[in-house]
Amino acid sequence: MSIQENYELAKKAYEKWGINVEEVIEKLKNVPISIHCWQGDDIGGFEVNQKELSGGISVTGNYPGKASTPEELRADLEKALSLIPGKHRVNLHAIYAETNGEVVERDQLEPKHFENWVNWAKENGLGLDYNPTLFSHPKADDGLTLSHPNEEIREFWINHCIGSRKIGEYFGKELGTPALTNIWIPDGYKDIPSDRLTPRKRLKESLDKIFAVEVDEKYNLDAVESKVFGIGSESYVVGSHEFYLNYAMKNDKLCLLDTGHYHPTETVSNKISSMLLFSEKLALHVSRPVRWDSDHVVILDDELKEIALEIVRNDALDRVIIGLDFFDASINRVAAWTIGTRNMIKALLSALLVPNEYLKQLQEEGNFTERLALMEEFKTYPFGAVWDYYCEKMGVPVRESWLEEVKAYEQEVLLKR
Ligand code: RNT
Ligand code: ZN
Repeated sequence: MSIQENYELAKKAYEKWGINVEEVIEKLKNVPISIHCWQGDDIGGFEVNQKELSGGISVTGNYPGKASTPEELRADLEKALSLIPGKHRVNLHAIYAETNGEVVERDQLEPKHFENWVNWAKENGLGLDYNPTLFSHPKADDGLTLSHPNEEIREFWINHCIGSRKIGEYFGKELGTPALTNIWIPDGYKDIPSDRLTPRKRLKESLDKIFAVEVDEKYNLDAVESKVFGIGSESYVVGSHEFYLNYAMKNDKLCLLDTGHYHPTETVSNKISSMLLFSEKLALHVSRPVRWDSDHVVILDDELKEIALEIVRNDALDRVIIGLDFFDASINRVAAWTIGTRNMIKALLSALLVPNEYLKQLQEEGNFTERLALMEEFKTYPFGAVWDYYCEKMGVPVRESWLEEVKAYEQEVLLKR
């Protein structure tokens, strides 16, 4: 049976439940995923005097072919994007600035250092998002940045974050879609602190200074990302969930929830509805923690599906900004992007192909038998047939055929680096 025939059958099955599959596809087409550039080069970046990765995050593996120039990274991204249905965004970090061989300190970075990225984004119809880089730098060697006791160090990072918001604004203006500028800092202590309050007070003051500078929200949205622990900050992280949740609420900023940044049995899917009740927008770093915040490639697991369901059934596709954050250097990096991003989109599609309103009604009626029965039955509905059709319609490889293209790219490009 052809893809079309399979699709027609699947469509009928969903239509029985009042699901308009054509409408679902139209909806899905308009959901951008922010693809993190750093999967392509193990969070290396292009700084002239590149520092080793720090900040309590870690990439393992040495699969050949990693990008080491902006041109290579963009080519790899283009390859991955050609295998992913839909129009998406690319998420940059400050270390991906292009300074023409010149040493430019992070607090001196300007929009012009991202001109090539912006031109490339225009050519490829992409939006851009941004992150200041508060790690892999001598001024972050103490494991403290915006909360550092030394004022000079704090000022340096404050200025870096202010500059970053302006770079985000530039992206938004140039590309006609607001950039999300997300602040994540590694600050914390390996061992039990004797004072948890003072560093948090300093972080709060630093953020106040960063956000005191007016940046047009039409072009740039500010987010703050919390964490529970990192390597070397096992006992205490200054920017905890409670810290940023309160900070964001009081100051009208976006909370960014990274799925690897909570206790192992705590799920982001269960937080989305609560967050949406109190803020207009919310941002995600979808990742996959395996035993710890390991940033494995996103797979189509139960939590990913549940996150997608929470976004879809709460009608929040335009309120939840979906970004990815994983880095695996033990497999082909273009494949890693492709697998993770396709899975995110698949999860959204599968959530859209559920009679969510009816299931809500069953719950309201206390009909938990039917609720459970239907939720389970829908797991084996022919969602794959709709996914295949969607890929074909969007002009990207169907099923695993994308892998052939990655293999060819590896032979022709990656292995020659
Ligand atoms: C680290 C955070 C952060 C980084 C990126 C590179 O734990 O998740 O988002 O992964 O900024
Ligand atoms: Zn993250």
